[in-house]
Amino acid sequence: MEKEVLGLLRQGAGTYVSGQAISRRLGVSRTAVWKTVEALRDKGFRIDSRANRGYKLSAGPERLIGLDIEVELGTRLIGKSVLSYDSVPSTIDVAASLAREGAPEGTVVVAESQTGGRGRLGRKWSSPAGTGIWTSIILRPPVSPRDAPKLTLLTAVSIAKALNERHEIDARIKWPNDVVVSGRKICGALTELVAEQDAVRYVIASFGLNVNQTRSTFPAEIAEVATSMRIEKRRPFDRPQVFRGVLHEFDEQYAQFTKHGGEGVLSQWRELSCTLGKHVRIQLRNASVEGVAKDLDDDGSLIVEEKGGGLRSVAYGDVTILR
Ligand code: BT5
Repeated sequence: MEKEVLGLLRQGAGTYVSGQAISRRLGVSRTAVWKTVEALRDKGFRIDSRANRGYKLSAGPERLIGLDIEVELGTRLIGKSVLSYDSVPSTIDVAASLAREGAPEGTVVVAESQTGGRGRLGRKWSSPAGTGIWTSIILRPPVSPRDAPKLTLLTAVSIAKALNERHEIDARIKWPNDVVVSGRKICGALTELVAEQDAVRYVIASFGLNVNQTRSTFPAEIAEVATSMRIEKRRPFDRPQVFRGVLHEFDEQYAQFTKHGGEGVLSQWRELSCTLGKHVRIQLRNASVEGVAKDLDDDGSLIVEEKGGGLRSVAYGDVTILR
């Protein structure tokens, strides 16, 4: 009911929609409409009401609320269901447990804040309330586990494209999973895979996108290496709108991926990369590799030309761009 009323108010596009029209459309009493409007107001929607004119949606909530994201998202698959939480340890764990219980592909989990946000190799991900988009998406791709790493690249491509095309932020991808602006990290992506024999059971594709942090609100340990959309454009952004844009882009990329395979993702990744052609050092678990980043392998590994001219394919690690 809340979703339907919200849908009609959104269709009204900032004009008044009469309570009577809503009650007729939905086949419910006007009291029920009024109660639903109250419930939406409690969630942070600003809805004006006037005698004889009805209701007008004047502003959506600043918070990320599932219902608000879903309505009029217009995607094929991603975000048909968006589950939002105030605070969770990590959206990855919430999404994984939903996936195990059979949640449909495309289900999105998002939280205002995370108390145990994490990156790769157990590193911490700073996820304070009200500033960014901390989210995980459940996927059930019809591909072999070998192709699943491409979904990390796909996630980074979706975000970099959304930032470039919708917000004029010159975002580039640093291998394998960072989206950076002028060398500072604006977003980190991560995918976790659960597979059986040769079939993927599910993939949790996650990302953390910094939206409204300022320089002084970043924790000291990342203040020098991180950035946000607000810092780059010197104005705050509407997080729900940014989120819808990224989900849109993700939806399109994922549809292409499942239909035509990963070639498109790889070529877009190459175009958006700030790593290829650079002299890099890659820190592996116990060693490091240095050389020129030449290309991406089919499986998403980075091909590095070492000093003697030999080529080496690196599947994971942390890149420092030397020159
Ligand atoms: C990543 O790891 O970049 C993947 C981050 C994924 C975060 C999302 S948020 C939703 C979902 N739920 C989770 O619990 N996680 C995912 P990695 O490449 O390991 O980078 C981690 C490093 O990035 C840290 O060691 C810091 O140096 C830096 N960092 C931490 N928080 C940051 C932030 N908010 N912005 C920029 N850099 C950050």
